[in-house]
Amino acid sequence: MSTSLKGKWVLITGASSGFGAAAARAFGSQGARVILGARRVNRLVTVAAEAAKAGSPESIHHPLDVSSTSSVEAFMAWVRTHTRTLDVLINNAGGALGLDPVSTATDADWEGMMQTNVLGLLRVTRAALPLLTDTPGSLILNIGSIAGRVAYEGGAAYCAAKAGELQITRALRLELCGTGVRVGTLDPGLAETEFSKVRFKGDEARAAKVYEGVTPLAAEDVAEAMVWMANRPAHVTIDEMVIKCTDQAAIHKVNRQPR
Ligand code: NDP
Ligand code: 8X3
Repeated sequence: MSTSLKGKWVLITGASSGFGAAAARAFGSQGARVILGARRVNRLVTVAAEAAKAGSPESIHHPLDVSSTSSVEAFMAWVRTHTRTLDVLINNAGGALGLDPVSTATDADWEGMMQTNVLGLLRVTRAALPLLTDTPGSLILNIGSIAGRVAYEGGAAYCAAKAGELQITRALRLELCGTGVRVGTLDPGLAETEFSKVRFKGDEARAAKVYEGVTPLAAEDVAEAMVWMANRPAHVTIDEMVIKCTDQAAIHKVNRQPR
């Protein structure tokens, strides 16, 4: 039996595009109240309106840079002016920078990936925990990746960051056992969002090649899985879910057809 998300407070980081924006719409369509954070505020304005149109009774947004502790604290102080409790925290902000081997990759890319995918997730979780532990059956849902489970060439730092996300998820579940707070990870494979455009620093042709001849996951597929995980009864935790497109049997085994 599923529970109702109607009226529940759902905080989504990285809500300005891709999975986060789709999650805002998907939770909105369930009648949830959504709190959206990211750096591109103009995008958040649009996504908040889309969530409201989908059915969210309250969709609010505020600038958030998860790589800055002061930004995270200011964000959470603003959240507290709207609600004292959170039902769902979706740690989604993150991504990859570059696809270079260790021999030539840069400190800036490594540091950027660790700041968002690892430290950002930790910072936001620490700041949000007091609001979550007050809500029975609340959920921390971290967005990992199949890259955190299987390494690939050029992915050393990104794979390490997402492996870090997986272990943080597991450690948090142990730390929070007995509080009623559920902790899960959702680990997608190839999904067409702005992920590759960001990874390749705006090189749209290179980004498009990643999805060439494949039917990848859409952001909506991933958002639907988030809603399902969040909608389990309070005594049920989905610890870890891996979601891939049918064309991707494994990280290195992708069926590509000429189109
Ligand atoms: P997008 O690039 O479309 O979205 C990334 C989101 O993260 C944006 O909203 C961006 O907002 C936000 N973000 C990035 N850095 C920061 C920051 N410092 N502070 C706050 N927000 C930030 O990619 P996806 O939707 O695909 O990515 C979402 C998550 O899913 C990431 O963690 C990614 O690693 C993971 N993932 C993606 C897969 C894919 O193939 N697409 C597969 C597996 C996992 P803004 O720039 O406005 O701050
Ligand atoms: C994104 C999936 O395989 O491009 O996390 O790293 S992959």
